[in-house]
Amino acid sequence: MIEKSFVMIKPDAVKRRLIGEVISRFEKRGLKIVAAKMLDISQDLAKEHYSEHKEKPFFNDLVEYITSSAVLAMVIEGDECISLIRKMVGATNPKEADLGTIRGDFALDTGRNIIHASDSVQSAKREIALFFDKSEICPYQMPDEHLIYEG
Ligand code: D4T
Repeated sequence: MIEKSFVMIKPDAVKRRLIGEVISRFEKRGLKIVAAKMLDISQDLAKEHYSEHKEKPFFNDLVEYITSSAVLAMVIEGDECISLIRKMVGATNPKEADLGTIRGDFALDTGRNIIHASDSVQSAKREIALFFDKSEICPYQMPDEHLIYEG
């Protein structure tokens, strides 16, 4: 089943010039980037995006961090890509993330874990709608799709 996931490269990774490194992993896997934009997240958008954590002790720090500088927001498409991207991203705490995952290779601290990816179909829908207008999502065919997918 082809899915869309919301993926965000966080301020620490943008500043560390890791955008290309991270995106190339998704591209090499065969996933399709169908939307992308740099933005400075407002306080309101950050609070809405992380609303499930609003009672948590780390909520204020999380909002401060995510609004501190520019992020790259993306919509990535592919077969069952929501869980696949979560696997590629690795555990929330980078110290526990497997080597070979994005966090396991590039991050050390939960509060600076460089990337966000949707964790379910429902959260992907919610997050994509929060960050992107429908007109900003650009479908296209990859000419090597038959080399990536059998069917
Ligand atoms: P995000 O949402 O950023 O992709 O991260 P995860 O999906 O992997 O993890 P999460 O929703 O549980 O946490 C959201 C965000 O909060 C930060 N955080 C989390 C933190 O600063 N301290 C903590 O103890 C936890 C659990 C990191 C990610």
